[in-house]
Amino acid sequence: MAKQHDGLPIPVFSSLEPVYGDGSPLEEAQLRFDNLKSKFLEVFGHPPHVFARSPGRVNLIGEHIDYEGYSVLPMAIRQDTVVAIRKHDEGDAEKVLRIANVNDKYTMCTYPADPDQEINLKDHKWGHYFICGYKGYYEYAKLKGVNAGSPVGLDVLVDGTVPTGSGLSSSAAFVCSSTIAIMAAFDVNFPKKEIAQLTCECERHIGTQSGGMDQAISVMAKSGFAELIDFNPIQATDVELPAGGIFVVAHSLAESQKAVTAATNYNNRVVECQLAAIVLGIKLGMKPKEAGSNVKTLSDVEGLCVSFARDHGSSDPVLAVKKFLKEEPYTAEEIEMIMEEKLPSVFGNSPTSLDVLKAAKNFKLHQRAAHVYSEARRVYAFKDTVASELSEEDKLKKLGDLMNESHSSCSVLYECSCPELEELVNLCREHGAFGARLTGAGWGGCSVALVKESIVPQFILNLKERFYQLRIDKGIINKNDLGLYIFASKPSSGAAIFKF
Ligand code: NG1
Ligand code: MG
Repeated sequence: MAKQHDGLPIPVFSSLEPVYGDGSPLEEAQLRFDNLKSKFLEVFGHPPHVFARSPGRVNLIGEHIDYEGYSVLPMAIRQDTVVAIRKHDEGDAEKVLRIANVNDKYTMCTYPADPDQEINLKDHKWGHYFICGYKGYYEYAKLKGVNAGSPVGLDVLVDGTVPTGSGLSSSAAFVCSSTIAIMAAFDVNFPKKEIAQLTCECERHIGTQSGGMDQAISVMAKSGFAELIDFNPIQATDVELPAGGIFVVAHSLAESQKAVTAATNYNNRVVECQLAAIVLGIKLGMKPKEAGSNVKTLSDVEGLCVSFARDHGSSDPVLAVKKFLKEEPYTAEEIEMIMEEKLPSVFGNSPTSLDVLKAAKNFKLHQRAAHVYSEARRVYAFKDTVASELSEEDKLKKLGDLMNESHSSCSVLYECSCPELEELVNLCREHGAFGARLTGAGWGGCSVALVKESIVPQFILNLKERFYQLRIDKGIINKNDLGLYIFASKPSSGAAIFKF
């Protein structure tokens, strides 16, 4: 455990082998890239210059805490997004970004080659994620004083295998592979941790106030390891999972459209956490004005919570939550009274936060803060268990228990589960998983279960029978696609550039 490798630039390969050689058959990857090349030629009339890939991820533990500044523990999966790109000459009159997809479901999007363009959030288009990366590349180059190259036309073809809306981070795989492809097209390369930071910030152009977990793991993952990701600054530390256990990912088939439901789901929770942090800060002695302008996340006031808990013979910040935040939801007026300030002004009138305030009836500060503080501790308990002297079996059991506790906290306190996920998680446990939980933002998407390696085939068969068969019979999914919805996954490698 405990190796860091995040200061290096994105690796550049001249063959597929280093990335796709282990696990999935290499011929399959070769076919995919050949297809990408010929489709590129067909659509644009010339071949691509360079390719970039970035994987999806499954979060093992640490849900909805990255944006609160707490460490998380994901691993990359083999499903990824590959972006093929060709840069036009500076002399070309037409400066247009053409974003095409190998999947006909996604029709070509075109945008001006203008790094300052605004993304139209009221009209969501799949190509917007590429523009996040495009804007991010120029923003970052400007910040660093790097010559980014003047905006020219780009031809882009995308091939994604991470299921969308599934909590496996198809969005970050797309944003990261786009950003890296653009970098490669302009012959620029940054250290991985800087790319993780820049892609995290630029994905926010899509309108979600996301944390940095997905981009960090997609960029910094290393084959064979899960990563403990710290924030402020971003850093990845290898975590070697115990042998004998395998993570099985299963889709609930409820699709969560995060960019569309942000105001009531994802961004709502980000706002609730900030409000909980400010109210806690005030209750623990901060001046309302000071708290309102300085406190952004629950990690900002953890120190105060822990000192309070110490005075009461504990070190658990949840004690302060229990004492100072009532369980009944708060109204906006109640919070404004405590803060001595109007809610919109606390959020600097940010449009995405204003959307949340408009949509929210009330705010569950107690529950959200209790989830975040307890989940943050479970991440460290998970990492400590992996490194402990326990027997393999005991380790796996303990890790499973932590996953179960995480799920119940997500479900009960954070309310980001859904009936399909509850059913799936219960089935996983019934069929012998050490533990199971929702993964990613929730409100649909996937579960992840820790399963003894020797029972994985039977486990998958059981879930097929108990969860998916009914959905096949109803025509919701096609039998031949089952492998897309349930699969065992080993920790895969991170982003890469291919120049052939
Ligand atoms: P998903 O919905 O799985 O992409 C989102 C956030 C993460 C993290 C998780 C919840 C984005 C890009 N990602 O992941 O940063 O907050 O939810 O733990 O919004
Ligand atoms: Mg996402």
